[in-house]
Amino acid sequence: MGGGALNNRNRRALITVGVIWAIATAVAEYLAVTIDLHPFGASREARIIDEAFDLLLYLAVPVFTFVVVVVGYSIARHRAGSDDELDGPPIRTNRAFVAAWVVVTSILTVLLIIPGFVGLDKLAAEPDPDMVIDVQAEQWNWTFTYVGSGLTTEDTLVLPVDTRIKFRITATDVIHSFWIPAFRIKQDAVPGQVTETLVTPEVIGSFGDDPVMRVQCAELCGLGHARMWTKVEVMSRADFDAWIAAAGA
Ligand SMILES: [Cu+2]
Repeated sequence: MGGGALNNRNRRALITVGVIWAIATAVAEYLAVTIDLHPFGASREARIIDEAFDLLLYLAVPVFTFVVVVVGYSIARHRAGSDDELDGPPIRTNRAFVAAWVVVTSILTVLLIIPGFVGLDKLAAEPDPDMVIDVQAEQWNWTFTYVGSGLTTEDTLVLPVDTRIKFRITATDVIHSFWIPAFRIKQDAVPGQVTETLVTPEVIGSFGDDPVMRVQCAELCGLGHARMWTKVEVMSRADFDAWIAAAGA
C-alpha cells in the first residue's frame, strides 16, 4: 500500500465506516434531543445555560460517534492474530486527510465558542436588580439579609418569582461558594471581598419539589462542608410580600 489514491479495499472501508458513523450519529442525536438530561431548572439563567449545554451536546455528538466508530471498526476489522508479533506496515502521511482534519476541527472549535459567548452575553443583559440580598457564608451555615427590609434569616432562602435578584456574597472565615443548582448559578464567597451574581427565578417551587432547590456550599471549607446547605423556596410576589411582613413582625 502506498500513499496517493485510495485502493478499492480502503475505499470500501471508508464507505462502511461512513455509513456506520451516519447511523450512530442519527441515533445519538435523536437520544440527545429526546432525553431530558437536565436537573430541575427554575430560573432565567438555568434556561440560558441549559440551551448552551444542549447546543454543545449536539455539536459534540458527531465527534464522539466518529471516534467510537473509527476505533471500534479498527479493533473489529484489523485486530492482529494472537501469535502475530510483527509491526504493522509503515503509515505515510496523507496531505488531503491532514488538511481536512485541521479545517474541520478549526471550524468545530469556533462553533463551540459561540454558545458560550452568546450565553454570557444573555446572562449579562439584565444588570439592574429589583431586589438585593446580602449573603454571608461561614463555617458552616448561610445568612441572608434582605436589603431594604433589614430582615435576616439563616433558614430557608425565600425568593419572589419573576424578580431580578442580586446576591452580594461574602465570607467571614474561609472561602466558600454560593451555589443554587436549580438556578445554575455559582459564585465564590471570599473573606474580605464582596462578589456578586444575578438571578431571576421563573418557577414557583421549593426543596420539597426537588432537592436541587437549595443553596449548597460548592467550595471545600472544612468538616461541615457537605452539610453546609439550606433550602430555597420561590413563591408568588403576593406570598413573598406576606412572608416578609410576617417574618419582619
Ligand atoms: Cu462552605
